[in-house]
Amino acid sequence: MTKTLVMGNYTETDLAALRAEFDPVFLAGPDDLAGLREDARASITAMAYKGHAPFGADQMDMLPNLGLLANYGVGYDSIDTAAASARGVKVTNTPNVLNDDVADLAVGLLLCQGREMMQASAWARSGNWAKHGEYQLNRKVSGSTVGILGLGRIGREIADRLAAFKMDIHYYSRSEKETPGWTYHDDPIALAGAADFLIVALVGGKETEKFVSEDVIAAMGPRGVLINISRGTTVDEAALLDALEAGRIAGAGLDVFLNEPDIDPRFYALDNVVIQPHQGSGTVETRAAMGQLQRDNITAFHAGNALLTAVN
Ligand code: 8YV
Repeated sequence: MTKTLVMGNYTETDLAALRAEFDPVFLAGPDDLAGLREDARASITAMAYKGHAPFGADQMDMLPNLGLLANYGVGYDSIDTAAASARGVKVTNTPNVLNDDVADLAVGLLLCQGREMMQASAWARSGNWAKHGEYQLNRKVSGSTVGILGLGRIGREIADRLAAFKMDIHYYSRSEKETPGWTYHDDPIALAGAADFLIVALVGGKETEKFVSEDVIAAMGPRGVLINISRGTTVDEAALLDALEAGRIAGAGLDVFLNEPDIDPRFYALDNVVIQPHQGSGTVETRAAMGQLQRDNITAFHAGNALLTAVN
């Protein structure tokens, strides 16, 4: 008998749909695999995975008949795709359906930073508005220069939105794209130097680790603001914290961190940082679409049909 393993923390709606479609075995995370009996593990041919814990060769070897690892999320940096390919395991992700939400959040973080919306809200709530008058003047966003690191599907959605804010669009990517009116940089340091707001929209994984290096952060300068909606790993977080604490850059809007959710407590002490709890794709609509795409891949696999969004 072939079974589907569902791993991770899903909404009630997703759980109901998974139960209705696959009669699955549920586990909270990779550490629980060892608790499954050997024959149960051997019966598993497809798996729905959600989470950011590493899933690599050791875990795959505990599921000898696994053929599909369907990730919930566009980023699959927690999955060792080389180990999967070596074992004949196909990996799928959930691209495109979340582009809008992640781009919306990036723009929201940028606006929060430029217009100091969190601080201004605190000013009003604390009674300072009534007691001391108007909140301090802040910073015009429209018409400024944005640098986008990574002009993939999400980076492009962000750029399209900011073009409507009359912003001058600069970007870095592995190769220049067909982007009339936008400025391409083949060097992230040059991009950081040109931009008022630097937005990280890179894919995660080993290749982009600390891509936003100490030198990139230094090039942003004291008016520079960093927005990150990609992965915590893409930024040299220690260098970022040092720069924020010393005021060497103006601020940051961050949805992603190292060691989520136990992020570095130094962030909590900084009032020039807007912190979001990795919620880029976290709307009811988009999470439902991600769950549906994950299940559609599993259904296709069980039926022997072509996978919708294979990555290996
Ligand atoms: C997560 C994400 O998948 O899609 C991605 O790459 O980072 C998120 O949407 C989500 O937090 C579920 O773990």
